[in-house]
Amino acid sequence: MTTPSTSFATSPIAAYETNTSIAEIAEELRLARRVLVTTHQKPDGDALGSVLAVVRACAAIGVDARGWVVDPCEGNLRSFEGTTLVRHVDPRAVTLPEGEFDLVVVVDTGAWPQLEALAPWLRARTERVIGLDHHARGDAVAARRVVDVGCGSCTALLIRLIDAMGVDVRSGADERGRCSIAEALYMGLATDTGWFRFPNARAEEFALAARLLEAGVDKDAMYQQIEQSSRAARVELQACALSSLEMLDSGRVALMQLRASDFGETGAMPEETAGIVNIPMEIAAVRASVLIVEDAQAGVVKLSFRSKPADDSGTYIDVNEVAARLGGGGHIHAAGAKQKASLSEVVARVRAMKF
Ligand SMILES: [Mn+2]
Repeated sequence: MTTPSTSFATSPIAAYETNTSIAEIAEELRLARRVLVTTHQKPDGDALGSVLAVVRACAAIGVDARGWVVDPCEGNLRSFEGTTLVRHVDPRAVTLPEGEFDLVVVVDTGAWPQLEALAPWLRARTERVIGLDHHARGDAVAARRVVDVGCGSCTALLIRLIDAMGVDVRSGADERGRCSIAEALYMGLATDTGWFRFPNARAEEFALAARLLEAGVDKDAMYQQIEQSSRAARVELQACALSSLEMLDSGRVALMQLRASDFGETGAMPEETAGIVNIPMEIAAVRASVLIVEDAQAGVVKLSFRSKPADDSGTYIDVNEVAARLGGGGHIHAAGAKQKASLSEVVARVRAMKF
């Protein structure tokens, strides 16, 4: 038997709670001179959008801030960075931020396993680390944090910070009206809610979306840029995943796998797996979907879990709990895990699980 490479279970869940206020954090940022903003490795739209929003908000009040992001990060997302200062770091050759920072803001995660590359650097300055997150599980990464699992995206939490800082969401826009704080917030909100289709898109999320659109966000251009600008290789990778589709638990759970060779044959990049796990959710009987990806370079196998909201009988699969059994975590309807084992071992493990 192999053990999970990382575990959220080592830290008590109860400790991962809000222990300061948005107003306090806004005040700390106002008083800071140099701020570093970072997020989980392999940032998605919400992670990068959150970094961009905080960096731009700091810039709007004259605070020197920069983003620090461990790749891979999809180019479609990166195109929204504009001239905002974000350093992208290779996960295999991590360089540490240079110089000192009064504050380090960690957004969209609070879990050590997702911050591996920067962990020693962060641990050496815990007192200066601030966390802003909407995940249920996390560790003592930040001395002061605000965690709100009721937010559909981390950017839906950040709007409160931007307002408390007294910053206009239109700040940062270029002459074409692009690259504003509003655009960064919308990127996080739209992508984390599956373009407002997932259960976490509630009245508050739509209200925030309306406010951001009124502030000038071009939602159609963003949708096209993020969702309709794929390379053919990505669609070929989807075909590989679909050809591996199998049903577990009398068709309630869909399982797909991607071998390292699938990436070699299609020429697809690791980050091009995004969204593939959702495809089997189109099947009526499917209540949850699992995608298992072999990452030969990192020597790990990565799992993504998705589930549908409660059905007519009120039942649903809590994939946060399922992922936790494999040392991972996330949300009730979207979670992930990592295993140091072979692809076939992990597939066998998932086939044997109770959902
Ligand atoms: Mn998020």
